[in-house]
This record gives sequence, C-alpha cells and structure tokens, in this order.
Amino acid sequence: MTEQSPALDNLLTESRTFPPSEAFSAQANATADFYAEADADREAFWAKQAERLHWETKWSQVLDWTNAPVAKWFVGGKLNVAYNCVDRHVDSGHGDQVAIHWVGEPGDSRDITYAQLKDEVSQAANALESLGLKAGDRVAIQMPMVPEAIVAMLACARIGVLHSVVFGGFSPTALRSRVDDQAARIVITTDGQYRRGKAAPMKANVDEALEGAESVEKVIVVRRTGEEVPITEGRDIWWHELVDGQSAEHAPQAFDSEHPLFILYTSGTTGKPKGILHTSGGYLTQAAYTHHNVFDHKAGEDVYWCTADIGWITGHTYIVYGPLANRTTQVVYEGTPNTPHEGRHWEIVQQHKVSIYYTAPTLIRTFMKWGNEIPQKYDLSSLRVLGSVGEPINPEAWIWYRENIGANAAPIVDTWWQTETGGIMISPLPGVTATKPGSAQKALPGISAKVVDDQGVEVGKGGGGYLVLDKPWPGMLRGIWGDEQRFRETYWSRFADQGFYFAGDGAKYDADGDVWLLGRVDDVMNVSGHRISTTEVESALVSHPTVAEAAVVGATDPTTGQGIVAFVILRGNAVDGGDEAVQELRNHVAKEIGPIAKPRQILVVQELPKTRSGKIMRRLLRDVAENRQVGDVTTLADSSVMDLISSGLKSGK
Ligand code: 6R9
Repeated sequence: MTEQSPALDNLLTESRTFPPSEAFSAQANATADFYAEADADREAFWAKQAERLHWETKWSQVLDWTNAPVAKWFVGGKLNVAYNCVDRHVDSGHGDQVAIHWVGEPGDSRDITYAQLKDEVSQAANALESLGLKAGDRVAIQMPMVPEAIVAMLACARIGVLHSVVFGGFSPTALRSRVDDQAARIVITTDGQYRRGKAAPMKANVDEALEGAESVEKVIVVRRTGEEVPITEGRDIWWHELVDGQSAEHAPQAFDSEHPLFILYTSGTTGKPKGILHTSGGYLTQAAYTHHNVFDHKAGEDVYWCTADIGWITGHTYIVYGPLANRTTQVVYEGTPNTPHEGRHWEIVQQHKVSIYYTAPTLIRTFMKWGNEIPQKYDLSSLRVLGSVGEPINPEAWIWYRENIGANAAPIVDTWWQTETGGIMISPLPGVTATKPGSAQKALPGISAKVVDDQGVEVGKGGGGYLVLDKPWPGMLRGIWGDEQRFRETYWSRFADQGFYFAGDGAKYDADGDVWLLGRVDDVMNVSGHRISTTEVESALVSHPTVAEAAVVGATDPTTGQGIVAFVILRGNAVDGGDEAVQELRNHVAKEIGPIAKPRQILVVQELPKTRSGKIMRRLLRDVAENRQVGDVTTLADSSVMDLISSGLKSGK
C-alpha cells in the first residue's frame, strides 16, 4: 500500500451514520433483498435488469467470459441504443414529456420533448449517413454542453458509428492525438462556446488540431455563439445546413449487443491517453439499472440534473445513456456555476424543481467556500436525492451538502466508478443503506469488489490495500482502442493469478466492512474530479525549450482535491527561474494539454530526488509540495538532494 495523506487518515475516523427515513424506504426503487437475489444468481439478476431495455432479438447467453478479460454480455442479443433512449418513449405514449430542459449560460433556454428529440436524432442520423458514414466508423465530437452534442452522440449510436467525445477544454494537440489514434472520419464542433459570460472560440481549436489530419473528411459546425469562423471549403459544413433539411424519419437498425458504442479517452500512467472502448447491450443495461436504483429515479415524476460535462464518462452514462434509457426529464446546463452569480445552480433547481442532483466533491467544496447564505436564498425543497462522484468526498463536505442542500433529509449517494467501469459500481442505495459521510460503502447488487493486499488476498475488516473487481460486470470496458497489450497490462496483469481487475485505487474496509476509497495508487492525479497523469504534464513541461527535466506530483488541495505541483530543472542557459518564466511554463502546459492541466505551482529546482535506478521519488516531492517534513530519504542515490531542494525553496530561488 502506498502512503496515504493525513487528510485521508482523518476521513477514516468518521463514524456517523444516517439511516433512510421510513417514508423514503417505502417508495424506493431498490430494496435490501436485491443483494441476496444477485448473490444467488448473478447472471439471472443481470438478465432481469436487461429486460428494462427493448431488444430486437433476445440474447441466448447472458455472459461469455471464456475469452477473458474481454467479456461478452447478452450474447446474440440485438438492440438499437438510440431507439432505447428516444423512440421507444415516444412509441409508449410519452412523446410530449420533456427530455431536456436545456439552460444556456447567457440565459437562453430550450425545452426538448422526447418527440422532438426523436426527430432531431433521426435527422442527424440521416445527415451522417448522407456523408457516407457506416457502422463501425468513428466520429470525434468536441462541443460545449449544447443539445446538439447529445443529439450528435445519439445519432452516431443510432447508425452504429462510434463517437469519441473530447472535452471542450482540451487543446488542439490533445484533440489531434485522439483524432489520429482512432482515425476519425468526421469531427463535430461548434463555432464557439460561452464560458464565464464570454464567447470563446471552439472551431479555431479544431482547425488548429486538424492541420494535415489525414483521416478527417468533414467538420460539422453547430452555430452557437454566432461569431465569425473561417470555413475550409470542401471540408466544413454548417450543422443547420446539413441536418435541418433531412427527413425526420429514420429506421433504427438493431446492432449486436457487443457492437462498439463509443471510445472515451482517459489518462493512464504514461503520457499517451487510453481510448477506452465500450459496447452496447451490457453498457446500456448497467447505465439504466444504476440510474434507476442509485438515484431512485421515477420516470415522469422526477427532474434530474447531473452537472458533469459530456466530455467525461459521467456525462456519457448519467446525462445521455442512463437517464434517457429511463425516460428521464433532466436539466442540462451549459455554463459555469458562478455565471452570472454564485447562486446559479440553486436558481435552476428552484426554477425546474430539480429532485435529483448529481455533482462532484470539488464543486461542493466550492459552494462551501462561497457560503451557506447563497443556497439559503432559494427554494430547494424539491431535492430528494443527492449524488457525488469523481473523487473521495471528505466528511465535512458531505455533511455540508446534506445540511445546506439536502435539508438534512435527502439521502446522499457517494458513487465510486471509472471511465473503464462504464457505470456506478460501489454506492449506497437510497432507501436501503444507512449512509456514512465519506464512504462509498458497498458494491451494488450484481457487482463484486474487494480490497486486497499485495498478494491479492482479501484484507479483513479495518484493513487497507488495493481495490479490485473480482467478477465481470456488464458495463466493463472491452479494451483499449488499438492496444490490446496495454489493456491486459494496465488492468489485468497486477493480479493476473487471481484474474482480478486492478482499479488503480487504494481502499480500506472499516469495522463494518464498508469500503472507503483512498485515491489513486498510481501516477494519476485527480484534479477537480478529472484524471490527469503526472507523466502527461511532465512531457508537456519538457517539451518547452527552457526545461531540462520535470517531475510532477498531485498535492492535496482543499478545493480541487489535488492540485498539480511541478518541479522543474531549467536548461543551463535558461538561468532565469523568475515569475515570468514560471508563468510561461504554466501557460505552455495549458496549451499542450488544456487549462485543466495547468500546474497550481511550479518550483524551479537544481536537482530532483532519484533512486539509484533513476526513478523519481515523487513521495518526497509530495512532502515538499504539501509542506510536510520530508520522509525517508535512505533510498535516494544522493540524500543531500532534498536538503538542496528545501533550502533552495526557502531562499526563494
Ligand atoms: C466516474 C469517474 C475514476 C477515478 C477513480 C477514483 C476516482 C471516482 C469516486 C472516486 C472516491 C468516489 N473516483 N469516483 N474516488 N470516491 N465516489 O470519475 O471516472 O474520470 O475515469 O475517474 O476517480 O480514483 O479511479 P474517471
């Protein structure tokens, strides 16, 4: 087990529990007997969950694990994912129900019913087909949170094309490497995006990214901000010109349950992001099952809001696929939480009577910082379930969330999962579980997780180690795009003897056997719930002409969970390590990767602490970054290095 920060140690002393109210339990979707039912026959349990969907052809086998670690779920089954998320709700008489209450940052808004969504998705599907796209092709999407982004994803799904959404904040370089890796034929974007009250360019980013990109035939541009954008003749097409004239009739073809649905890139321990591959039937089953039970969602009654961006897995599973499969009415908000004021989220909750709200700890801590009086100004009485995702939630933030947003009553579900798992894996069930601030508690019915030691042996109550998933699950990744070897090595080699999936997270059992997540044990940082690898930032830094060497660590940060702290050695002739040079380097990282990867702090040093085999000892740098006494230095090749670093920093060099 790698060492753990003091903040996480505090987390484990929390002992309060909050049992569900009788009234909530009486109406809850989930019941306590789900656990026993799933344990008795996991496959039968999942087959029952898959019945939530419409299958054109039913499966002949629930799970085929003979080719592990590549699973096949609902073998032989055929379905159309977009039909399941849209058309069937219209067919069952709910065409007039609002699917999306879209709220634009500048104050514009749109309500889109399921019937309208069906027309738009069908038109977009026809448009993509008119460009010659066929099942199995790839489309990259870099867009802000506008309805067309969701329409584009569903249109791809409808025709069996894989989408790959790239977060709007990613740089041209980052976008390009993702486009190249999957050889995307089409890129969909917008002219610009609203961010903190201002229109910022988006298409310009895409243009820069695609210079000389061979696979890309067309760029489809949605008009959002109305700003002038350069158009590349023969390549660029306006969305409205392409889509609006299309027929709203489109027959959805059923695809195999294992037909690929999307690729989503996520940071790994090396510089190159991994294209996580998800397929159709199992993924959608888990998305719908978890959304229904973890959020206690009632179709036609609840108003749901997940604050994630579609550029991340949370946006895929809990804005697009899970909620729409369950006929949800949801809020989709385009902008930042403090535009034009710090009460924006609560104003939206009040206006739309949001009943289920799902967000990230980093935002909860930001709300705390802004002050209790802000949410107090609004009527939040519609809220009945609150969710958290992305990183461990500290008990203080959990309690604040409960008291200030949930009126001391709404159950909080702390949901642990990953891009790779496709859907929620470990979480309390509202109405069933007595919740504990800071703990994700228990694997969901049908899911199996364990905390094991170095040897892969499960630890006892009170013990700590690594989180593993010891049985296949429907939403699991089916691979890394184009790199089977890396898929096996990253997730399946650490506990190969046992056949466990290694999640990369440290975890503990408390005295009740509940699971507490303790953060990553690898070189992946978690900044505001976003995964960024230390290596990625290091390679961005050394790509700058003044940098000779760089080491990056994630240091505990009261708001963002972790903050990026970089230690750099400058090249001989670049002696100036002053403020300007540091600022330049921070901007360089933002340009290379995106603003989310901008280091909080860059420290110019003369040496880096290394072991005799040349490995940088990040543990020691983390001590410096977190202002702690530097730990054991005996394995350093040169133990005086740390003194040099510390004294250099004190004297401000
Ligand atoms: C859904 C998502 C995955 C990593 C994961 C873990 C951290 C997510 C968490 C949590 C503690 C939770 N994480 N949820 N840690 N408690 N409730 O965030 O996916 O972006 O792939 O990140 O996030 O470290 O391994 P992704």
